[in-house]
Amino acid sequence: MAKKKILKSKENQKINDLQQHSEDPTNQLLTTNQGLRVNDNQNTLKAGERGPSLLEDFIMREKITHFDHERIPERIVHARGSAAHGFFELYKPMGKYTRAAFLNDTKQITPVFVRFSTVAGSRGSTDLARDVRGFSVKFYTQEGNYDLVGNNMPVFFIQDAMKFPDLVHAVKPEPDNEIPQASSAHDTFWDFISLMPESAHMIMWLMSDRAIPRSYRMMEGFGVHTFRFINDQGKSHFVKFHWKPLLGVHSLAWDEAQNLSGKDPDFHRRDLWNAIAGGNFPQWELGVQLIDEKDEHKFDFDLLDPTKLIPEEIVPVQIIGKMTLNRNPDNFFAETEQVAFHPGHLVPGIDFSNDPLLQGRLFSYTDTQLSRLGSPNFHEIPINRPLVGIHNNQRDGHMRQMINKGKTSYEPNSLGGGCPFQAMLKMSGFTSFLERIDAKKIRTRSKSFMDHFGQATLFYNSQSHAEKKHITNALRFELGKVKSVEVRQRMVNILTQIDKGLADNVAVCLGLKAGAPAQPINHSFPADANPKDYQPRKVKSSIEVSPALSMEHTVKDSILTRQVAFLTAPGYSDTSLQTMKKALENSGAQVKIIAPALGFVRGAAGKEVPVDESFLTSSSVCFDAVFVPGGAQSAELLIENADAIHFINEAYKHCKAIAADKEGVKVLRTSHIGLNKKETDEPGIVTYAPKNSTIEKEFIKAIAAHRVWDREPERKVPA
Ligand code: HDE
Repeated sequence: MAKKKILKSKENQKINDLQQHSEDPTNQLLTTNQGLRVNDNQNTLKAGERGPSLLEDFIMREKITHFDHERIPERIVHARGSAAHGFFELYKPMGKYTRAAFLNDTKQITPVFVRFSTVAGSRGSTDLARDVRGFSVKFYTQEGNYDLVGNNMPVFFIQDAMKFPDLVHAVKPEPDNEIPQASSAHDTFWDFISLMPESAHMIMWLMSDRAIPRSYRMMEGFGVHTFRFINDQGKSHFVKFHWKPLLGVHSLAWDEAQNLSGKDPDFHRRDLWNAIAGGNFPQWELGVQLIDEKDEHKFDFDLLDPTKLIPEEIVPVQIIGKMTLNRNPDNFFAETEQVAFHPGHLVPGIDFSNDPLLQGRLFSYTDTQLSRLGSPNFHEIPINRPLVGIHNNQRDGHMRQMINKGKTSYEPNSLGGGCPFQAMLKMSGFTSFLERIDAKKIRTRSKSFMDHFGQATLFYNSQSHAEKKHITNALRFELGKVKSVEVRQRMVNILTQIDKGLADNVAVCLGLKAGAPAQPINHSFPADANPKDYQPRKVKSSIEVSPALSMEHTVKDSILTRQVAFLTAPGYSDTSLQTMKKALENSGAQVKIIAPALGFVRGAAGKEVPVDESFLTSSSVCFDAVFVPGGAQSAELLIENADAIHFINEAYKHCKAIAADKEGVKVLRTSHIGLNKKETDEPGIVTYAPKNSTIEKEFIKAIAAHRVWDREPERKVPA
């Protein structure tokens, strides 16, 4: 604990250095932007009490002008996001592989700023869309800023940057009517995807529950591309980056996500904020997969192809450090909105590979900041400043903050004493990896990129039964929203390449049949090449299944920060409520009291507890689990309360853990769970405890399991 506090204060001090432009809002008199004190912030200057306003009112004009220009363009993709400050600690020095200072000194605490996002929706859209999540980390290292700008899925839709504008245009709302917002379930997206078989693997991820995370705190992160580590001898290893959440990887049910979109569209943003504000700091371990240069070609796919992952069973992930997020931003706009990430923000010891998607990104991110943040000086915005100083001869431009002194802004110079000098020692600054390139200039896709289906099948085969069902249902939903029958059929044909059973199960819901193979796309290829080498194909993966790809095998031993709803009405049993509350809170869960009305609710013994939410202001989808305490009167009232019964039915439908004590069991009997005897062995429904256990212990076990997906009886619960 003491160590944690020290880390926190050290880290905060560093972060505070970043924010020289922040202000203390207390004890301040109102001023204009020129520092003039304002003594009336209520009325414009007028010609007489009832007369017209005067143009000379510079105070009103300054205020309104500033307001008129408050908005900046939102990000073209990843517009909707939330962020937090934190720090990174290294477990073991990585000098054998990289000379990056922050990956060599285990005593060094590196401050970070992390932004999570959806991709397709606008800035004000729902957190709950079926979508990829961005996972961007800015490390403020002693050698400058290093950005790891990744996603919560380890692969991408396309192989070449040239296709990115097409992909984004296809998924964004359709241009004639700007419908639908934050959704891929429409014709243009699937039209594009059905003509781009290279997206097959990513589509499996997007249709899986990974696209509807329970929390940003429960998502993995991936660098996606293959990068390079370079050590101080100049030796290179290929590297793939992974973030592993200590809370495990958990997702919502699709119906739940859709409901939450209405009940609490800020669900993920609120969850992250509340966890940090409550001292439950989210943590991820940083993992790397390292591949020797000489092994570059030993895989059955190309390391440079961003539609492929390296199965962890083939190259294990080495855990090298831990990231903790421990401070919410002070100002959303100044920090979360203005932070500018860029995969090209590197430090010595880390370098790019030739992945053609990554290479395109290196151009795009600075370019987009120029229009979004409006000036080449965006690096001077406090959240973007490196902790180390910036010394160069770049000058001026819109909104320049730095006041450069002296006469010289060129190099070489003698009048300025030659400053700033370039790094003298060969290796003390950034050096690109000395990769030998001896090639023809060519505009084509490598034939080693033509396996479009092998890993899509590997991913599908690695899923649990429930996860496969969810993928099938997601495809039925998304393609069911597509109006064009040709597009649907083309997609079914692509699914046929991945798994015939999957294709059949989707097709039947669309009134179609699994059909001919996917249509090849027309990749250009060298004139002297054999066209067959450039046809999309399926290379069987060297492993049949990769358990690491299924959330079934994630951490399920903790209920830390899980939200549990206690359904109460006057007359609940105090003992029953308090015993369960204490047990859950001791295990790190958070209990919320739900009652018919806000205020306080009185127990059978006369004690009152404050009500957190009423049945009207809340919903089961905002919780991980539900408990109905004992108490005859409370149970009677809840049985009569349709909202309470709906609450239970819905939690049941979404496969959540549900417990009831004593008379509370009667309430479950009235719901769709319909226990017709006192005891039930249905997984996730806790109404009694076996010998040597308690109902509290059983409930905690059930919540830790996250969801009882096997309960999911197709469409049986009318919630
Ligand atoms: Fe991005 N991407 N991207 N991207 N991306 C942006 O940069 C782009 C790609 C990712 O929280 C933009 O500042 C191109 C892959 C994240 O601020 C833009 C290509 C991956 C974020 C841009 C890609 C990402 C962005 C929009 C294909 C996963 C949010 C605003 C060549 C590894 C960063 C901005 C934040 C943001 C371009 C592909 C992740 C337009 C051209 C692959 C997490 O520059």
